[in-house]
Amino acid sequence: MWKGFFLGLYFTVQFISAVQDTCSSFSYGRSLNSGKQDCGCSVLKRNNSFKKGGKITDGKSREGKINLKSADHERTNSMVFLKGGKFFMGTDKPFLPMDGEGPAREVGVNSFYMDVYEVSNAEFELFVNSTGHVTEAEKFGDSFVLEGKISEEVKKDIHQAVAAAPWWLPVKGAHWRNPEGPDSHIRERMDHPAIHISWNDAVQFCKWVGKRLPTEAEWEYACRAGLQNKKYSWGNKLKKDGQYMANTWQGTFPTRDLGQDGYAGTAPVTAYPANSYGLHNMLGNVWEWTQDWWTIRHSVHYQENPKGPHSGRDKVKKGGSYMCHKSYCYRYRCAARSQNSADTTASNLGFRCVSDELPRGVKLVK
Ligand SMILES: [Ca+2]
Ligand SMILES: [Ca+2]
Repeated sequence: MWKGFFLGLYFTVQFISAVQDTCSSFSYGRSLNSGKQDCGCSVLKRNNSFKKGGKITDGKSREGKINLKSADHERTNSMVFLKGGKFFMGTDKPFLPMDGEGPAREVGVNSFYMDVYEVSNAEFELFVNSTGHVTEAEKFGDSFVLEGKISEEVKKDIHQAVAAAPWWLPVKGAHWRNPEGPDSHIRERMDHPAIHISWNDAVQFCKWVGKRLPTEAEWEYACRAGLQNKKYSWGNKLKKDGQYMANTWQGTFPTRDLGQDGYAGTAPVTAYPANSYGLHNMLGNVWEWTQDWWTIRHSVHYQENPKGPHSGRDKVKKGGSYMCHKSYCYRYRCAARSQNSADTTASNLGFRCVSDELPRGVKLVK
């Protein structure tokens, strides 16, 4: 509960210390192995002692609610059919070996359907309006936001956190509808991916639409789109025919997001060319949750429909985000991976769903 200044300060310190702990240990591991690949696009965790406030933003969320109906937005819930097959998951040339990118191992996946796009704010709003779902960021009362995206007004209240965690700040009142805090809104970003979505929130959304989260193997199979041993969904070069193919970071991280790829921050879920399976933004834009628990140890033996470990501490996320830069967080590759606890939320973390059968009302585009 956030009653009174001292209690509030206590929780702030707890939260900041969670960021600091995570970043310092993670950053240290990275620096040993890969130079600058430290904590920019990786592990953020809520401190276990930081309990859900329960009340904080449910009311605020409703105050900030906008009256938009589904008819106001073109639906982006279409899916493609992916015929099952075998592929090599992971890589024998890992750029970040400590992430468990290797070894390359043969994996088979059954046929499945996958969302063409990351789940947009408009789609997520339909879910919230229909179910009354309150996201974990709303229940906790805050979420991690990249410092450079936060207004000076909001920053004033979290000044202490700046020194402790230079680019990720826990912003009170930040959640999917107010992505950079109370003075921001998704109003002009309804076709952008829903962010500040925890794994638990994503599971609930996917259930609601008759879908589920992809396994890591399914996600990577879809990312590779039939190409073998390539870094990206479209080949080994970042640009194709001189064009950017994904929303990542150009400029100096974390201070200058130049947006040379067309977008500083998130891009509409429909942006950039689809891969050959018809899927947009598998790489970049926002990280995408998968079903699997995190491990960096993988069997080299052939596996059918692997689902990862039976239990664990963190969940696997794939694809990198608009915050990833080659010199800093080179994870916008199909083999790249990272992890967060299931209740973590951040301004670069979203999802898409898959299904074994085509849900009713969903358009099949390929
Ligand atoms: Ca960009
Ligand atoms: Ca993505």
